[in-house]
Amino acid sequence: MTKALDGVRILDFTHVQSGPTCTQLLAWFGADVIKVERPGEGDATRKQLVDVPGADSLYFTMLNHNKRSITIDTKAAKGKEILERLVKTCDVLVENFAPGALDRMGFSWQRIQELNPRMIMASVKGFGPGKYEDCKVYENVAQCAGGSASTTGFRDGLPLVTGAQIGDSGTGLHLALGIVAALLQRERTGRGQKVLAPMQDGVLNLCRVKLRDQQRLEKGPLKEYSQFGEGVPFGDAVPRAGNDSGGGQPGRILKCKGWETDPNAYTYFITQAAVWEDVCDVIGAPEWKTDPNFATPAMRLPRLNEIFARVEAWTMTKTKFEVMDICNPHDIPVGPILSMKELAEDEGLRATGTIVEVDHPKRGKYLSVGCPIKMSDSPVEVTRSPLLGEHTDEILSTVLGYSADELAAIKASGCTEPAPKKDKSAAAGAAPAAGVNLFRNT
Ligand code: CAO
Repeated sequence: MTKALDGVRILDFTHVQSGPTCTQLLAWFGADVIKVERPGEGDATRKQLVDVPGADSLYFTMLNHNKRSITIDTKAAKGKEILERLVKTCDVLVENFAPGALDRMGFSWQRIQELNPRMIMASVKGFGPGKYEDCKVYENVAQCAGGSASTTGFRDGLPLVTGAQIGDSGTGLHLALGIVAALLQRERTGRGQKVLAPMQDGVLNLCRVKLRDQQRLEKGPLKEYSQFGEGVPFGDAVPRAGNDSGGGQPGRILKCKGWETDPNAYTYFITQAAVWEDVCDVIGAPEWKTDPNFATPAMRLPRLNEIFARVEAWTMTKTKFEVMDICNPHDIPVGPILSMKELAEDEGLRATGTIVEVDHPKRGKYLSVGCPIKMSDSPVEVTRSPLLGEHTDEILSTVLGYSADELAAIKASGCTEPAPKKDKSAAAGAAPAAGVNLFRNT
């Protein structure tokens, strides 16, 4: 069966998490993803958080499925020549180096267009054009700079980062969408283009409802936030709202049976207006259906603490799964707080391929998250991540067309093998190449 991105070849110059997330998705959609790595070292995550000595880490293996790996020193003359050939051969170059790294390597956007005018060059950077554009950025920095941390946690506690990797994987998703749109546009124009997904912007996009609330706050208190009912005045910025629902339907995380010993014996419970009467019946408070203090959503907003205390008195008598079983027939929106252990063992997620078991020659079997997007005409088969440089010869000969003699010359140059460590001080002070910033809004 064919796949959505059959025939699309990706020069994957990504590392760590944000870029690899993007190219892994493209690989699952059928693209031929060629990961270019530094000889001897490769993507730094190969050796981060190692759990099986001598094997690539889960950090790497879970972000680089379905790819091929070629090792090239792209700063060596022969390596640059190979990279040029790859640029001419591929449809998309994806990178998430520190700002200016590709320019320093000699592969500015201008140069890439000269080599291949159809090339789509897609980048993740920490920040878009502006005063922070040269900063290196990791996940939690993006969560903080994009508005997530200031709006996550409890009002009287520290800002919090979330477990969901919205800065890295979230931006990788944004970038993948930009790439697919650019590929579609290229069908009509014949031209490539530059695609930029800054992590700060991606996080802010995911925090869109909080910017909504910022503007609502200028008109008056946010009545669905618990602090309204508690009589705590609002400041001039959106506060942290604990586990309050982000939408117009009040919700909370509530204890369930066993919470004293199980850190995940909780449920999310939404008192959706449309099913309020069912909520009253289920929790054993039928009198609230006609009580004027509780009968309408507006009357309930100042009383959320009282309401959820009563709901919780009921949820504490049930397991989180019993809450689900009882509430679902009434269309009352609830959700168990599932641990990673429970998710790993979830039969439904395994059946759909979202949790997959993958075999690896050096680490053996491990669990991974498969493709979370399901397409009826483009099936996904998750294959293991490549070993460092596993496909170097194959790519040089079958993709780039080097002859046996040329291959020998490449090997002799040493550009596919680890080089002796260089003195970094020699390169210090080199000025970054100037480039036109296409994404500055001036
Ligand atoms: N051959 C030769 N050199 C190579 C190479 C290869 N195959 N692959 C990479 N390099 C070089 C780069 O050219 C760069 O060299 P210079 O510094 O001399 O220009 C160098 O390796 C290191 O690249 P880097 O600066 O991107 O790596 P870092 O570990 O210092 O920084 C990170 C990592 C993630 C902070 C930075 O890349 C970044 O800010 N990226 C953009 C934002 C991003 O994606 N962040 C998410 C990271 S996941 O949490």
